[in-house]
Amino acid sequence: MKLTLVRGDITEQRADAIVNAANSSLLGGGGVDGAIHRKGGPEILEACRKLRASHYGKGLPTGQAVATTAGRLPARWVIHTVGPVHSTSEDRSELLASCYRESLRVADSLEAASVAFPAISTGIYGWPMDDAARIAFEAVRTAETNVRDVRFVLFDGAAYDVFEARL
Ligand code: AR6
Repeated sequence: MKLTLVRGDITEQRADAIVNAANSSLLGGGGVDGAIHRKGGPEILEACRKLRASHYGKGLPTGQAVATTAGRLPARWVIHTVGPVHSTSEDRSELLASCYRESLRVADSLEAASVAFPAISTGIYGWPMDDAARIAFEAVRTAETNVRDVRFVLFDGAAYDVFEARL
């Protein structure tokens, strides 16, 4: 597996799949979720609504992942995963690791060879960047997957530097 760090906007990635740091409603939000729905167009939200109706009436549980079309984005699929909100009173690392593993498992089911991840949970959900990078690398490196090209797309220079130092 080739691991690459990219500084930029994940909505511009040409990969088989890009991962969305969603929330359990699957109905969109701010941050990377907002950008993906805005640029990908209404087809993604439509697919999310159908998934809610068919499988996730109570919401997609934290740590799980599910795929939809990528609409107008250059990727083929969006894999939506729900990261944990960071907590200082409880260790939720396993749930964050699960987001990466489950996303790769969904990618395998799509026969996706390239997957781009954002730094899940490090924005609105408050996870410290360095710890998030450690968990992300560990989860991806130990995953049993056929995905050959894994990219971490970091939105700003500070996040990129933290991931680079950790790598
Ligand atoms: N490309 C790559 N990374 C981005 C982009 C982008 N276009 N935009 C933001 N980031 P966040 P979370 C970075 O808040 O913490 C939403 O409302 C951002 O700088 O998007 O998992 C959902 O609906 C940060 O480092 O996701 C949920 O309610 C990282 O992506 C909630 O936010 C993740 O930040 C999820 O919170």
